[in-house]
Parts: sequence; C-alpha cells; structure tokens
Amino acid sequence: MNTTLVDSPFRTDVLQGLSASPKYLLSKYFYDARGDELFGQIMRCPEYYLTRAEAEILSLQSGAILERCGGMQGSFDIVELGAGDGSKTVFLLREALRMQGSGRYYPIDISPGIINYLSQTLSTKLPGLEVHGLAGEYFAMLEQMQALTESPKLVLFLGATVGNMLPEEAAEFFQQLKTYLRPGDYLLVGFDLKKNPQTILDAYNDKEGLTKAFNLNLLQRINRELGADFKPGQFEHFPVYDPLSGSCKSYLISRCSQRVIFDDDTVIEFERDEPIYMEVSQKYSKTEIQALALKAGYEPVDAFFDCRHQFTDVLWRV
Ligand code: AVJ
Repeated sequence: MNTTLVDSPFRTDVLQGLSASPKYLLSKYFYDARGDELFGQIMRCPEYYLTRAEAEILSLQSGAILERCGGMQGSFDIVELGAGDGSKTVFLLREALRMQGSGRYYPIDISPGIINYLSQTLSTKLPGLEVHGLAGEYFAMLEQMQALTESPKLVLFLGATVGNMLPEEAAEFFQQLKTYLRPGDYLLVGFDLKKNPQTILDAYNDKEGLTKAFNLNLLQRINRELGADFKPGQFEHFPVYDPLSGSCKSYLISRCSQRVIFDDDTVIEFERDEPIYMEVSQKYSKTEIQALALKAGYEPVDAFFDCRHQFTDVLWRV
C-alpha cells in the first residue's frame, strides 16, 4: 500500500462508482487533455449533428436572442457553465460586444486545459471583452463569482450539457442554480430534441469510433491517474437510445470475467458481460422543456431552433 496517495475527489468518485451495483462512472471525468481532444473530434464528425445545429442557431440568431434579454442594457456579465472551447459562444459574445461595446465573460469549466485555452484565445478574437476563466465545479465556481460581480447576468448552459443529467436531476440543478441568480437575470439553455431514434443512436456510435475512444479514454485516465490496470480492449462500447424516456445511455461492457487493480491495492472484479454505466445524454420534446422551466421556477421567454429543428436554445428569465 502506497501511503503517499491522496484521496482526490476523482479517486473517491471512481472507487465509489465501481464498487456500486450496477457499476457506474461520472461523465464529467471524460474531459482530461485527451478527452478534450477526442470531444473536439466528435463535435466535427458527420454523425454528431448537435454542435453544427447549435452553431447555426447562435451564428444566425444571437442578435435576436440578446434582444429578448432586453438588449443587455449597460455593460454585461455573461457566465457560461461548461464553456468548452467556446467555438459557438463567440457568435453570441461578438454580438453582445457589438451591441454594448464592453462586457465581462466568465467561462466555467471542469477542464483547466480548456479554460487556459479560452482565456488565451478570446482576448485576441474579441478585443474589449474581459475574460475571467474559472476551472472547477459549477456551483463552487459560482460561489467564487458572487464576490466578483453585481451586474445583471446572462447565464449560458449550451451544447446539451444539461443532457448529462436525468430530467429529475436537471430540475433540481436549475432550482439550485436559481439561488445564484437575481430577478431579471436570464438563462440560455441548449437542449437536444427528441427525433428519429436512429439519428440519435448514430450520433453516439460514430463509424470512426471516436465516441468509443472517448468512453475508453476514461478507463485509460483511471490507469494514468489512479495507477489502475484496465485493459481497454477488454471492454465494448454499447450505446442505447430509448425513444419513450428520451434517454441515450452509454455503457462499457466487460467482454470477460476480469479484475482491475489500483495503486492503493483496491481490487475491482467484473463478471463477463457486466456493464459500466458511463453517461446519459437526455433528449427532450418542446413540451417537456417548457414543463422543466416551470418546475424549476423560471419564466420561459423564447425558444430558438436550427432550420431542421434538431436542437433548441431556450431563453428563461428568473
Ligand atoms: C457534451 C454532454 C453534450 O452528451 O452529447 C458526446 C458528450 N458524449 N458524445 C453529449 C458526448 C458522447 C455530449 N455533451
């Protein structure tokens, strides 16, 4: 037993998930440096329609969206939860700057690498914009932010990141988020819409195997950071989509009976065909989104769609 090992939240969550029945891992841990890179490739692959659909919305309708927020009177504060590489947000930020001349942008993301990248690239792409990157968990970072800002806020939660929660969890999340907001603040949320089930399943089962590699990378990350000895080749990527619930779930299936040993001597046993539940990517109907807003205590203001109605960015007011 190596006594120098510290109990990181990553270690605690991984061991808790792999000791549970059924076994699970948390999808927020996909995004290490390699995971960021693979997700970048997923966003550009032909099957993953979500990013292109939302980019279309933001590139064509950012002006209309900001008009519905009252034109962002005065200098603005835009906060983004799960900012990622900001490639779609720039459309909105550029438009907000054009309308106001100045403003502050607070990207929050669990990946320190992506926050560094954003801070470096945005100031040159959008002169006049103050960028305050925050790397960490959403609510911990919002806590830090409260000390920084008094201005009215527009909070962005784009890219169907909300899909990584089940509808019940999403309602609770939005209720908790409200405690960080004030009346008159706005929230813009990106939801992937229910559609042809095959289109959805293909987006999580691309031909190039990028999504498979993205899932297996979490096992490799566990090997790298927790000294485990997962053999990724002994796990199969298995996504399913249930058109009734709208839940697209990804599993890794153990191909054989096997055990994995960690550097703290923990042993995790897998039966042949045992699944690890990796991620949910929840899909919604327009009615379900409306109901979610009301349940969480927001006033639905407007909804923006791409031309094929695959995806929606909805604007809610506190
Ligand atoms: C970043 C959470 C929106 O669920 O569609 C992409 C992550 N997982 N392919 C999604 C993901 C597999 C993605 N989100």
